[in-house]
Amino acid sequence: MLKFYDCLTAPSPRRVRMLIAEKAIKLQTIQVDLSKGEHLSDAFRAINPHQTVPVLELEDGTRLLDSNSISLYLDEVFPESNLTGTSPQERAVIAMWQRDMDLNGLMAVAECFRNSSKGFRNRALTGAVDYEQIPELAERGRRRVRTFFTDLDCRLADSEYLAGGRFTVADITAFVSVVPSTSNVGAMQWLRARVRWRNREK
Ligand SMILES: N[C@@H](CCC(=O)N[C@@H](CS)C(=O)NCC(=O)O)C(=O)O
Repeated sequence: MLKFYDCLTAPSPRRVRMLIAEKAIKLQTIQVDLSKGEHLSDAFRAINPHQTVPVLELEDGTRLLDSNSISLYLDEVFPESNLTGTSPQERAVIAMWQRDMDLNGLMAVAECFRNSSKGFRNRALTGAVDYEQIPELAERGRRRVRTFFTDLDCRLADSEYLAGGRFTVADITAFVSVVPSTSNVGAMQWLRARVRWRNREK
C-alpha cells in the first residue's frame, strides 16, 4: 500500500492531502509532528534526507520527496478527477500556473512567515542546517504576499479557476497559500473559502 508521510499543520503536505481527498485515494497516512521536531530525527532522515514532508512511499519502496512530483504521480496512477491536465496544452498551462503559485504564493508566504515567526527562530529554511532569520526578508516577503493577493484577485476576477475552466493543482497551491487551516478540503470548500477571502479583502 502507498504510504503518505503527512503533517496536519503544514501547507506542503496539505497540497497532497487535498489532491488525495479530491480523488478519494486510499493509502496509509503517517503523521510526522513538525512541532515536536519528529522530522529532524535520525529515523525520519533515513526516510527523507531533506527532512521535509510530504513524502510518498511507493509499493516498491521508491520515495517521492516533493509535493509536485507526488501530485503528478498520483494524478497519473489514479486518473479519475484529473488535476494536472490531459492534453499537452492543458498540462503546460496548469504547470505554468502551478509554478507561479509555488514561487509567488507559497514561497512568498514562507519567506515572510519563516523569517518572522518566533517558532522558526534559527529555522528560516527547511533541512538539516539551521539558518537564522533575516528581518529584511520577512519584510520583503510581506510585500510579495501583498502583490500575490492582488495578482490572484485579478486573475480570479477574470477566470473561475486559475488555469482555466476547472479546478486543478494550481488552485490547490493558491488555496494552501491563502487559507491557514488543517483540514482536508475539496473543490466546493475551496470555492467557499475563496469567496470568504475575497469578501474580507473588500
Ligand atoms: N519541496 C517540498 C517542500 C516541502 C516543505 O517545505 N515542507 C515543510 C512543511 S510545509 C517542512 O517539511 N518543513 C520542515 C521544517 O520546517 O523544518 C515540497 O513541496 O514537497
